[in-house]
Amino acid sequence: METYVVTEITSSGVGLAYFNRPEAYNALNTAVIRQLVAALADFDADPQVRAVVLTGNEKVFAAGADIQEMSSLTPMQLFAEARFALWDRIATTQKPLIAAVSGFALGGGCEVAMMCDMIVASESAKFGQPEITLGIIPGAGGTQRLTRTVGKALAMEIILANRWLNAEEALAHGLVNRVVPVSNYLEEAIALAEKIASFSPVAVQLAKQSITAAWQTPLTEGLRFERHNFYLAFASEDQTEGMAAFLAKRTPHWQGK
Ligand code: DAK
Repeated sequence: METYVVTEITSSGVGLAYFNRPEAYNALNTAVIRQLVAALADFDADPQVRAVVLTGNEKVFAAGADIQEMSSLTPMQLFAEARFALWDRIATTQKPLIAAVSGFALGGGCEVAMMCDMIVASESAKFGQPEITLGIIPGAGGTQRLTRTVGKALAMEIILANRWLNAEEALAHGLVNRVVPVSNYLEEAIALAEKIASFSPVAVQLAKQSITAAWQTPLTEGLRFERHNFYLAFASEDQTEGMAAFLAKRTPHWQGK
């Protein structure tokens, strides 16, 4: 089988996953998504990995779901093959997940980027949901995540009128964290991941879960969730160590427990 998602782990605890289907602009067929989901599950299970960066190449992050593969799908296939459940697993990754996007992030590609916790964009990044041009609508959360991120009016324009956002527009509307030159967008994303990897993995995951709750629940429920994760942080050795290190004016040694 083709290797559509290449992985490596840096010495600083960052898991890297690259889409590797350049001849089809990294179009996301089922094999690509399966390999991505497997890679993310492996990173989640590996205590060496503290944060993950997902990227494509300079020209394209991913140009969407594979139109060839989708063209003959029936509603019953979509239902029976649990394709949505497979895509949904990307968003349940436990470790911090940063998308490093250069070039096209369209349709399912934009949706996968939005499933990540943060997006570092190169100056050439282009975000769009062109499904309307194919006679369909976004199918992997685009109508929901984009609307919550950029607001209703702009989401309507992007999805109904096939308006694409360039990197600066994406930054202005809160879709991405920062815009950097094409020459170093990946390094910048890795540096951000390394910064996260330098903190307590327990506290990082508890914080990520709590922010995710803010996105998915009403405020009272989110606050309750945060409170419980705050208690849980105090059950970790990292909390004892972090505070002791501060008081002793030394660098903490995180155990991840
Ligand atoms: N699928 C399949 N092949 C694609 C592709 C795609 N999405 N995008 C590009 N390619 C292929 C092209 O067919 C071409 O292949 P060859 O002809 O060389 O064999 C090659 O990549 C290069 O593309 P172009 O020749 O078109 O290159 P250009 O530079 O002229 O244009 C482009 C680049 C990105 C503007 C253009 O390729 C394009 O418009 N691509 C399609 C973008 C698009 O409409 N994306 C949205 C697809 S719908 C679901 C989950 C998610 C979704 C649905 C269901 N479930 C969980 C069930 C998501 C749906 C979508 O994403």
